[in-house]
Amino acid sequence: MLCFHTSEQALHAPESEFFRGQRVPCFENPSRARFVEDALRAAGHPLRPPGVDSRAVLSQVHAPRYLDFLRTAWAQWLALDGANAAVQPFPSVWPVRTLRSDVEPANFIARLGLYSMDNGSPLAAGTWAAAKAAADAAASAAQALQAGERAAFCATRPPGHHAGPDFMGGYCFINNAAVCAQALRHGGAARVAVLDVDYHHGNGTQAIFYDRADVLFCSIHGDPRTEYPFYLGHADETGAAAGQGFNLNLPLPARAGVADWFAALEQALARIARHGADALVVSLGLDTFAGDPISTFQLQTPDFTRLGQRLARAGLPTAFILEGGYAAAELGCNAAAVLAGFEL
Ligand code: Q9C
Ligand code: ZN
Repeated sequence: MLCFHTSEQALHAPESEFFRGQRVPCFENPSRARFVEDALRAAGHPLRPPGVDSRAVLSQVHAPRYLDFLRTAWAQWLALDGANAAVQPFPSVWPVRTLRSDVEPANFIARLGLYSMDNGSPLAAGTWAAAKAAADAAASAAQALQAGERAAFCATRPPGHHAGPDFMGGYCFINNAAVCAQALRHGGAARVAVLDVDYHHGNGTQAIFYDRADVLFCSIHGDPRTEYPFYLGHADETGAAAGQGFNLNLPLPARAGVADWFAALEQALARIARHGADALVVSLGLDTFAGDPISTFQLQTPDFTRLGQRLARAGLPTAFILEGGYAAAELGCNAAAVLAGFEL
């Protein structure tokens, strides 16, 4: 399968994140992409750098003022104090209910809060370069499908599905799956389906397409009553306006078993078949793996082969976008298992 990778991914390497009140090394780190690249290469898949500039599509899925902030955030942080090069900025205040988000504060940390949903998306010097390259890969995958490829895989990071129209969150900055879906629409696909199988609900992707009927969003994830991102991903979120009926959430209880997970997959694929999509974008989070350090589902490596095999049976041109998955040493073989199953 045609695979995209980016050397820029290594430039997004923040030191730590908050976890249970402590600062710990980032779960979402450059080794993840390296493990995936190595496993794909070992399995004989071609790995290419992206050839498409996603710039035009980016402003169709994200607000211009958010993109401006993201592109210049590290320079703004350094402008406050040269010593900040060795310090990670974190937001500390957010415009929740009753507070205004229309006026951009002059204070950098306040702007960081305006454009964040949590304190779990640490910035580093190369965050923009890495996130933009991952978005370029997503646009390149879309172009490959439109040129007749059966499937393409983006072995990229940072992930994207928590990033909304104008905010970062959950290790995500640019919504790569949304970029891919929008690029497919731009390139002539009338209907696109996004299937999000990451352990966490893809709140950003849902939000970006919530009032649209052309892009169907389906997600299987840990119930937000107990699992991140907590404030979106319930079954009663079915879309709005023209998009009513074009959003399907299939939350499963924490620690749900493999049989329940694959039953939910059948429900999602039945809805996708009814959509009559011209192409499928898979937000491929591998944090459903039993060995994941921050998630509770039970999938084993052979289950990822079964997933790939089942997705191939949907019969659609398919773009896979890597999302989460934090058992880094096993991430490569789990990703390769999906591709192997798809090509069986
Ligand atoms: N830092 C993805 O899988 N909670 N994101 C982590 C606090 C956030 C996961 C604990 C998990 C986000 C793309
Ligand atoms: Zn996840």
